[in-house]
Amino acid sequence: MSKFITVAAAQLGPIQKSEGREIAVGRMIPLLERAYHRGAQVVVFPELALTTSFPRWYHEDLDEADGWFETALPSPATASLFEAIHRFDLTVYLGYAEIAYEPDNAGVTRKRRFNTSAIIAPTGEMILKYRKVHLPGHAEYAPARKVQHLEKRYFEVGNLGFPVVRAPVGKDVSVNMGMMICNDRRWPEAWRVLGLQQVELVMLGYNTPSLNMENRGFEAHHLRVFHSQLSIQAGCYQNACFAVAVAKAGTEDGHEMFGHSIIVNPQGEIMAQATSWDDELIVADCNLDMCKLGRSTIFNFALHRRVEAYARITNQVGSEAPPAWPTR
Ligand code: CDT
Repeated sequence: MSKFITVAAAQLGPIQKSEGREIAVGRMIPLLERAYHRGAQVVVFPELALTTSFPRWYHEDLDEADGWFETALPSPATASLFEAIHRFDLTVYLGYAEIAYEPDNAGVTRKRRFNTSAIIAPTGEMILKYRKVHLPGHAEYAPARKVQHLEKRYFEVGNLGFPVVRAPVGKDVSVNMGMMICNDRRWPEAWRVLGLQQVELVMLGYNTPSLNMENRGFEAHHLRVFHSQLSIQAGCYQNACFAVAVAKAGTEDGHEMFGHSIIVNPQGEIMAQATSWDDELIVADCNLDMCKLGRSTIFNFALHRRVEAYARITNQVGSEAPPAWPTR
C-alpha cells in the first residue's frame, strides 16, 4: 500500500513592524482551517512567522530586541494557534525567534538567541526543534545598505545540527521529517546531512528580500527566485525527498520579499507553487514511496558515496586556490 500524506504550504503576506503577534496568529488560524478542509495533515509556515522580518531593524542594545523573541511556546499570544493546531489535528512547522537560557560552549548558562523552527504535533507537543545554522547578513549596522540584514547580530549559530525524526502524521502514516531555515536551502551539505538520515519530508520556511544588498541591491528578480527554486529542487532530487518551502512575502515597511512558495517531489519537480505575495495556501498529495526510487538507485548512498574523496567538505571552510600549472 502506498504511503500518502497531504501537505500544505501556508505562505504569509507581509507583517508590518507595528503589527503584533495577535495579527500574525489571527491570519495563521484561518490558513490552518483551510488546510484542514483541503485534507492536509501537515502545514508549514515561514521563517520568523510570528513577527516582521526584524533583522532588517538595528538595535544597538540586543536586549532592546527581546520583544521579537519567544521565551516559551505556547505563550499567551500563541495559545490560540496551538488550540487551532489541536482542533484541526495538524502537524505544523513554525518558524520563530527563540530566547533560551542554557549553557554555552564554555559551560556558562546565559541568555542565548536563535533563529528557530519547531515541528508541533496535533497534541501541541514539540516533536523536534531546529536552530538555523547558516546565518546570512552581518552583525554591525551597515550604512551603505538600503536594507539591513542583521541575523549575525541577533542570532547565534544553531547548535542542534540537522536532526531528523520519524513521527506519525495523520492516522496510519509515519514520516521521516527534517527542517531547514531560509539560507540553509542554498547549502548542499545541509540537504545531504538530512538525506543521510533518510529524510522524506523537508520543511523549510524563508524570508528572502527581493534586493541582493551583497551585490549593491542588483540581481534580476527572476534570478533571485530561480536560485531559491534551483537549490530546493536539486536538494530534493539528490536526497530523494519532498520539500515544502514557504515564504513570508510582500512588502514589509517598504522592504520587498519574494514569495514563490513551492512543494517539490523527489524527482525535483515543482508540484505546487504560490502565485500571490500574500497569505496563500497551496496543497499537494505526496506519495512517500517516491522516495524509495532515488534512494535505492542513483542516490543509493551506501553503494555509491566515496567519503575518502570528500575530506575537504568537513576539514576546510573557505576555498583554496589550486596549484598553478606547470608545477615545477
Ligand atoms: N532569511 C534569510 O536567510 N535570507 C537569505 C538572504 C539574506 S540576504 C543577506 C536567503 O538566503 O534567502
